[in-house]
Amino acid sequence: MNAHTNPVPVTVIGLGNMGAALASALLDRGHPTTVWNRTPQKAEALVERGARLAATPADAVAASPVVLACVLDDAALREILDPLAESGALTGKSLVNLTSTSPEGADEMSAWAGAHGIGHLDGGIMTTPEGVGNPELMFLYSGSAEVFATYRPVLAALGGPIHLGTEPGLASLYDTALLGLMWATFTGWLHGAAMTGADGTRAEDFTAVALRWLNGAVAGFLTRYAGQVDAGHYPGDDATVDVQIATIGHLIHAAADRGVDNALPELLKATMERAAAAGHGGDSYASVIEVLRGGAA
Ligand code: FVH
Repeated sequence: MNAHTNPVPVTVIGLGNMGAALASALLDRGHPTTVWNRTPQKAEALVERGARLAATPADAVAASPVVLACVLDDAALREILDPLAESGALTGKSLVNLTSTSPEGADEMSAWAGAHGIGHLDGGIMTTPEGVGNPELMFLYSGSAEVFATYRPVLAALGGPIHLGTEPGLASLYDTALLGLMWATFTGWLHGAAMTGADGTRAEDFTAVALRWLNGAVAGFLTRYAGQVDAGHYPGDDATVDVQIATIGHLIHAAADRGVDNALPELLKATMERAAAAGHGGDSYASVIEVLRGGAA
């Protein structure tokens, strides 16, 4: 079904910051959108734009073949959906769960959905509400390939949809891994901004240079090291772990001189030293994965 010529009716359960943004993006693309929220007042702006407010979750799911859910957590979702599944109101429907969960939570939800004849796709939203609707930003999915293919135009209204595979927990696994990458990057960037800021550099000026570093050289290292990680072979032909240990000493010294907290660089140095102690001193930085996996602990 083409969303532009024949838009699919969609139900959205949960109108918090994110659920409201999802419903808004669906309205932008012309999808007949039925919404339900525990606090119905949160639907007012959407109703003004053409959404239909359902009085009960059962009315909401009856309106559409596909239900997008985005509430606080697994427990809240099951509180809403369990009675519907028991009554058969969800049988034959497709559920796209955009509520954050763990890989194990997604597995459990998938088994629950399967037991009730519900198609299930788990989703990880890789943006904040203001990014919803931007095709450049990623929405990660895992679970039913059929649900993904059937409702791809609906999912594309929310952001760039990526189906990672049929294992239900994959989207959540990637989501959490990517958030870890984001927090580590944020903290490294803020550490650099604190250091350069101590000498009078504005964060915006530091960031312009930091982005060239991240998008160019660092992105290149990740691409090269990914191949090494997959091969389990870490040739130290660019910069060895021993060289990085010596170099991080300069960072720690410069930060300490400027009164900047060194917890992050000290942790990184200690991790590199564990890799060196395990025999990876002459290998590339990619060998640190052996420590992270526990192989050298
Ligand atoms: N906001 C974001 O940027 C992130 C991006 C990544 C994904 N997360 C996940 O999205 C889920 C919802 O997050 P949210 O930001 O929309 O959260 P709130 O604005 O706090 O809205 C929570 C909604 O959940 C409803 N709710 C809570 N408990 C219950 C319950 N027991 N029964 C029924 N509904 C419940 C709440 O209803 P109400 O308080 O308005 O009546 C809101 O609709 C979340 O998993 C994030 O991790 C967002």
